Amino acid sequence: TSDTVLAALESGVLKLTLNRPDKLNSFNEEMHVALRVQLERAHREDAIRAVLLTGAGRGFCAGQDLGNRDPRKGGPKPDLGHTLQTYYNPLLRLIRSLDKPVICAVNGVAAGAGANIAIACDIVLAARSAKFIQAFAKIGLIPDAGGSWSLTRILGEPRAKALTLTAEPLPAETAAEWGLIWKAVEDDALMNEATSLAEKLAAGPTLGLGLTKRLIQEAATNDLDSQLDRERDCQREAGLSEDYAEGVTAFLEKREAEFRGR
Ligand code: T3D
Repeated sequence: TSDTVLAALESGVLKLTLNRPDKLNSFNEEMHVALRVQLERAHREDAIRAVLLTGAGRGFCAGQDLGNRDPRKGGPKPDLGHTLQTYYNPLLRLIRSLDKPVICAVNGVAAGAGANIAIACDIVLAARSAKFIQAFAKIGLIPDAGGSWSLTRILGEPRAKALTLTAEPLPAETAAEWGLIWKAVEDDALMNEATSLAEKLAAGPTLGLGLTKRLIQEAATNDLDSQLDRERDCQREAGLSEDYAEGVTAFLEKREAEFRGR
């Protein structure tokens, strides 16, 4: 275990806190491995029914730790394609393929890969003071961690290009107006609001929520005909779940449903 990611499981929510606050929670290899171990655990354990990702201190995540990329230290140039292949790409895939909601509470600045990891989460809440920065252009790199895909898809080319070519900070409120995140909330309300949302989702019909997440993601690349077929198949699967039976029973009995996640 590593203290670079703090993990706590409560009320079905696995809360993961990126914890290198002195470096604005930028990623070194140790933090990559620690986060991966926790996300793999979230894939495996039935008791985990939602994930809440946030950062310790005043920032959310400043992307790659550039201290580990100091050209002045000499030696061969690092193969950044290898880092993406080994760390960032698997991380993105773990978040997107998790059949449980991933909530991100962006507590402060999210830069470089840090911004794009946040955007990859299912529901993103950000503190009003937080900013999203596609910092890559400032150091001669390209938007990674899925950013070239997600920004273009969510915002369209004009805004995706302006953000990535200029590396100008995008305030949380504008990110919300543009539909890049779910909402911006007062700084001191962020963690309460994100936690209660995560707990609410963790108490939900996990199987149906997982299928919903998958369908919404697949819609990006499916045509309507294929998507209608997928809805048929997923609805069939959801209809066989215990939670569907409970949901309908609770409705007919005029009470709150008690979902068990299966
Ligand atoms: O390399 C590969 O494997 C390829 C993958 C690349 C993925 C990427 O993410 S590339 C992009 C890397 N990230 C950046 O370029 C962002 C660098 N950081 C910043 O531009 C600024 O820190 C922020 C705009 C995010 C925040 O600015 P500010 O003024 O609020 O804070 P600060 O003073 O710059 O940072 C506070 C401390 O965190 C500071 O340390 P110090 O001086 O107090 O000892 C700063 O050096 C450190 N820090 C911030 N970001 C990083 C970092 N240290 C290492 N790596 C960082 N990315």
